[in-house]
Amino acid sequence: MKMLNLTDGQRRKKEMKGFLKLIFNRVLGLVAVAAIISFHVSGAIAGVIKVPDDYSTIQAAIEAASPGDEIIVAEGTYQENINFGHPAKAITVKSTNPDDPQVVKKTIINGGDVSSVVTFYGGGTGPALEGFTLTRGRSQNGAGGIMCTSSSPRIANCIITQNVTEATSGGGGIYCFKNSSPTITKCTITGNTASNGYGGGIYCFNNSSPKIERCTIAENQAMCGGGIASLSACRPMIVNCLIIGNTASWNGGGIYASQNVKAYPPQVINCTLSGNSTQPGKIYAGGIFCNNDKNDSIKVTNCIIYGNNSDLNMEISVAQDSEVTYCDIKGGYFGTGNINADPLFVDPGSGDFHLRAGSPCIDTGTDVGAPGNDKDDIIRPQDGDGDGVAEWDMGAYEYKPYPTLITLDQFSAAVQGSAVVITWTTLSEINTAGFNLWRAQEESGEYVKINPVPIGAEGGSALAAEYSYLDNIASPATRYYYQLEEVDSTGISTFHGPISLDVPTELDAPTELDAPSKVQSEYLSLESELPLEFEFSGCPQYLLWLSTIQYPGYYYFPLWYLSPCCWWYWM
Ligand SMILES: [Ca+2]
Ligand SMILES: [Ca+2]
Repeated sequence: MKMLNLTDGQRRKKEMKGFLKLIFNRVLGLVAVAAIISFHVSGAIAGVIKVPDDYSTIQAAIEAASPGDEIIVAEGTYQENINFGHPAKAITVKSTNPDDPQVVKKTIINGGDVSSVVTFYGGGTGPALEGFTLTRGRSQNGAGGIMCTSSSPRIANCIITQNVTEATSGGGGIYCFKNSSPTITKCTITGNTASNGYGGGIYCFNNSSPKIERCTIAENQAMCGGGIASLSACRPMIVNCLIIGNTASWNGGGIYASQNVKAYPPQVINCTLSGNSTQPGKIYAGGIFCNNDKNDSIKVTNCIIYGNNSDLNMEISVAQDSEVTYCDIKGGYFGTGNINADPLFVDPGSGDFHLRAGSPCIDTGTDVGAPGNDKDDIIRPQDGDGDGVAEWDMGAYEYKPYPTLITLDQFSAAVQGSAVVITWTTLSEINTAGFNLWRAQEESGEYVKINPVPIGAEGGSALAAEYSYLDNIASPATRYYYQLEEVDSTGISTFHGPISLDVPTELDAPTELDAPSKVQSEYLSLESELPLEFEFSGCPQYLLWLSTIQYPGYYYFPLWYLSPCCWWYWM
């Protein structure tokens, strides 16, 4: 039945294409073009398959899909071991929002410890997987999480964690086998194991050259290459990655390379390697190891390799024809532009490997072959040392010399009854203490701060946050301008905006509300910080303002709601 559907779908598409071609060939008028466009849309060619609405399992959806289709998977845990077909279909399988870390965390494919979680075989660069957590894969043949065999899919925004292989090959998280060169972007690959083999996080073998960009590869474990291993004519490109806390029982705690092609070496560019280790008793390199074989070399550029452990305190050990340049390496290393100085990470103990102001890694990298952005998607280069010349930094993060480092996703205002609600969303925040909102009635007029106390920061370097604030002064037929001030932990401010909105001539009538259903007595102290918390039926949002008016024995609280109404409450 599924095969019949597939064939029908393919035939329909083919007929449709033929029909469109016919019309295009014979009728060239604008009217005809408009008619084709509307027909195209109503003909439902765009294939979107929903799981579990259309099919209860991801695998069933893949089997029903045609090339070009998109499978959108709702949040939930799917106990499956999926494969994209033989050869892998050129389809995209994704969560409802791969860019939202919370969605990715909640859209889980659990391999149940019986096989790899996801398998790609062939299919070139067509297949794509975006926005899943892949966990509990287990394989005796290599590849706990994702197996790529002669396949180069696009893998983005995935969390690949707690997958295992006991094979003597390897690839706890991802195994790129035999001409497999996937693009692996913005993935977190952590806690995977290849205890008897290579590449706890990612293993590249036999002419496989993945592009690994903006990934965090942490706390993985293998015999060789706790984070990443490249073996046998592979040329991975590892760019803007954080490679931390990986362990090798033998060699190459962070990265291991051997038997590749000297003329086309693996490349490690603008990566930060720290806290990787080889087990005690082994003398080999904690950070990067490249075998000193006649066919071997590795190219390491703009990297920080600092604080990796081995018994000889060896951060890096590479074949003699390798090129290690513009890197900060503890203990020093031969090569142009290399330095040996504390990189001044923000808070490495908490996993924050951004650079602090004054870091020796700021503006000391090279532009040759360097990426145009960093792990956080901050544009490179930035002038981080204030000498008027923007140059590349070493490491995964470009130091942005502005007081705060929020990535502002949206900042907008809307009229709600007789008030204005201002909302903003940050994708990441670094050293942000809080926010203030400023209002004016002319764009270049005098702005007045509207929040009585600072609005505390709630995001983090990898944590998005949403904010809203109610400005209860909205006059009809008035244009307002708002600026958002972000204040960093040292008190320095950066302004965003202004944005503007027009309050209409006629405002909505106030809404009647029931009395408060809950007023917690502990909140009713003058020492409490604003805003205080109350609950009202039918009115989830509110603000409480302490009035200066006091009666003997009473405090006087006017309460303002998001809805345009007002309650007066005495106690
Ligand atoms: Ca710079
Ligand atoms: Ca500079």
